[in-house]
Amino acid sequence: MKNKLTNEELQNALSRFTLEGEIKSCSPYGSGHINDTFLVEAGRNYILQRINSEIFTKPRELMENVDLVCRFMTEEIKKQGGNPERESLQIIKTKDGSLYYEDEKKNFFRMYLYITDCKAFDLVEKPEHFYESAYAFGHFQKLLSNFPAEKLHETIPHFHDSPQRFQHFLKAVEEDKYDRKKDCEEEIQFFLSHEKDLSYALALLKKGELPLRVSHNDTKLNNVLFDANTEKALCIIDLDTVMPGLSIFDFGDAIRFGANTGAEDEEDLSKISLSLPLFSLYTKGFLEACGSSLWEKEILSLPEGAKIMTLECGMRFLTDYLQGDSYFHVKRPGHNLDRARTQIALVKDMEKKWTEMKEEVRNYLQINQTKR
Ligand code: ADP
Ligand code: GN1
Ligand code: MG
Repeated sequence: MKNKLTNEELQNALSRFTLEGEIKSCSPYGSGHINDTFLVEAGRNYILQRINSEIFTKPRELMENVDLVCRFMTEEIKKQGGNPERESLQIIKTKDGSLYYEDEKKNFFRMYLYITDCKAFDLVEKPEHFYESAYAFGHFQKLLSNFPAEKLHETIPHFHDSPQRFQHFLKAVEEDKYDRKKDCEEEIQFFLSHEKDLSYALALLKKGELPLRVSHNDTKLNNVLFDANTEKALCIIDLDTVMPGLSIFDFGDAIRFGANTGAEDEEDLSKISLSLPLFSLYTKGFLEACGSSLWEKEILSLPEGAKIMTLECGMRFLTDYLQGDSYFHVKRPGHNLDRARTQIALVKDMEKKWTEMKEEVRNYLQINQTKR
């Protein structure tokens, strides 16, 4: 696991960027699982992040991608008469014009303008927020269809290659380096019995029945910022994994996180279920924004996207638990095991509600057939 940053390292990193006014404070911020995020208060506010370079092993390529996407989004927003400083991430370059700063210990830092008067949600507080986020991610998906995919580096190869993730999971079980297998036999069995489900989407991709698109790949609710006043979705953030992927996975990952009636790390599993109203609402928002450019098979496979993303994420949490919690930030012992358990409970509930989930997307197609 990456070492904790010292104050000295933070101050040194801060001094490398051109900021307005004097720095008043720099403190940990947000609830992301991957990067170290700090809010910097100065003449205006900024977000400083140490990029997790154990996960993103090519920070230069990663930042080139983020820069490309930010510039593309900025142009699109300008065309639509919006405000790019609030509606898109804006990179603050270092004093020598670089997209990031690398210190002597190989810590990689980047800086964004802080988007003021906005909030991120770890749970859906109002259904309208979820609809908003669906429309925003759908719109993002549609915009990216005009994005020059060939210019993108693959930041994490095989990111949503669920069958490959299954193999990594098997290896972690077999090695059991931390002697934790004994605590999670039932959970392991659950994933072993779901191996088949994991290959559905990539098999269709191979056959040409689902297209490869440029996608966000990490569409959880707290990767959307909302305007605190209007409560409208304002800005898509966390662009580290924008790369070729499947639209049904962007849809699915958002359902996994936001249509869950409990938190991703809830310990009381009786609180975990799939909210069908939220599933419907997200389907509506997402398809209103990008449905006209999706293939029929993509729309019909949205429920599978949700199930696979939940299975995959649960398996990743369990793998990380077995491997000593080296990937996802954890705040308590057993945190990753708790997360794996919520994902299992959610998959089980999806299986109960499968007919309704499939019906929802079929209904959308029927209603919109004439328009397509
Ligand atoms: P991670 O990859 O660790 O999830 P994110 O880039 O998603 O990191 O950032 C973590 C959190 O920081 C977000 O959920 C959001 O609350 C906040 N955040 C990130 N960038 C900004 C920004 N430019 N303005 C305001 N808040 C931000
Ligand atoms: C991580 O970066 P963050 O916290 O938004 C992870 C996602 C997982 C998610 C689970 C690069 O997302 O893939 O779905 O945690 N991101 C990466 O909460 O691995
Ligand atoms: Mg995030």
